[in-house]
Amino acid sequence: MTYAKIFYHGNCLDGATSAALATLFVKERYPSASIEYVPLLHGPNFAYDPEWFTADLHMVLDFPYPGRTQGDLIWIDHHSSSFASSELRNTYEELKASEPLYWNPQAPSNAGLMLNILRKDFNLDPGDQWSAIIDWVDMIDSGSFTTPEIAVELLDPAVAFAQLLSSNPELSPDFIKDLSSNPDFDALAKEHTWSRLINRVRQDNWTLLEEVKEIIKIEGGVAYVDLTHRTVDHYNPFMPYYIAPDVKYAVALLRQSNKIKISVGENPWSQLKFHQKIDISALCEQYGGGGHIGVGAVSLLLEEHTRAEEIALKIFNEIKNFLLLHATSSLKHIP
Ligand SMILES: [Mn+2]
Repeated sequence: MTYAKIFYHGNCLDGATSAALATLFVKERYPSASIEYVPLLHGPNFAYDPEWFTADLHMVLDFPYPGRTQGDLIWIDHHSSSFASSELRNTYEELKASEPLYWNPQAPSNAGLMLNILRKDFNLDPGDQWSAIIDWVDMIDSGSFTTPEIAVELLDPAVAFAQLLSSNPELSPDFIKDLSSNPDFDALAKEHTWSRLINRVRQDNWTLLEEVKEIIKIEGGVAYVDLTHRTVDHYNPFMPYYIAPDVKYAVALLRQSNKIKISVGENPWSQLKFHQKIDISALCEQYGGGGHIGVGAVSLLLEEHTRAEEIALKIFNEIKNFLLLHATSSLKHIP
């Protein structure tokens, strides 16, 4: 074995952490192998090219199943949307008993799933320090922050690194190499190359937060944020709940470099009862978007700004009306 290629979710801390674990695996198993890192990004036109699979060993991490490949393949993923077609799903079902293909959509992070697999199936223990790393990646990748402060202030290095990588996938190969040799977010954040980058991310974040404070509109427990007067590629959807903890839902209208995005979310700290929750994915599907019950989005072309604003306001009003009917009703009315 002389050549390993590691494919991973390229603008994501979970993808990069998975690739750092993969680096340790390859170095331990095949000390003389050369490693190539290939960050992958989701997009409407994404498809695997068979010509990418030219190495002896391929690892595909935190990204959809590529199907049968040349050379060997280790695939690990935790997304529910891991199969682009039913044919690929069938291929996975057929091969999973005999090949190292791992899929667990319940896992909060891919890196956590992978650490368990390395320990159990590959008899490799990368060391105790990785447990602390996985605690952070689990929290960040599943969006289950204990407080809005952790999600918004970016004071913890892990959260700041996640924000940095989400808009700068080109930094990921260096980050992966550094993390694999020094699995300690706090220590890495103090190294000059990284501290400089992280400080920039934090400064931009505070500037954006002040801007959101200025323009946020709150009515009937719902926040509305229109940032389309400029391009924002790194919006933090938790900001409205940090600014106004009583807000139950937030709708944001965003201009990104390649599209207009309407982001819709439920305040994860508001503790709404089930009957008080609106299904955000169904709401977004009405306008061509999608998501989960608590978070969703609708994407439109840059030139559809007027239509996007109409849709965002409709969603804002629909949630307000829903809350008026359900969120204030007390449980005693339910038999
Ligand atoms: Mn992930």
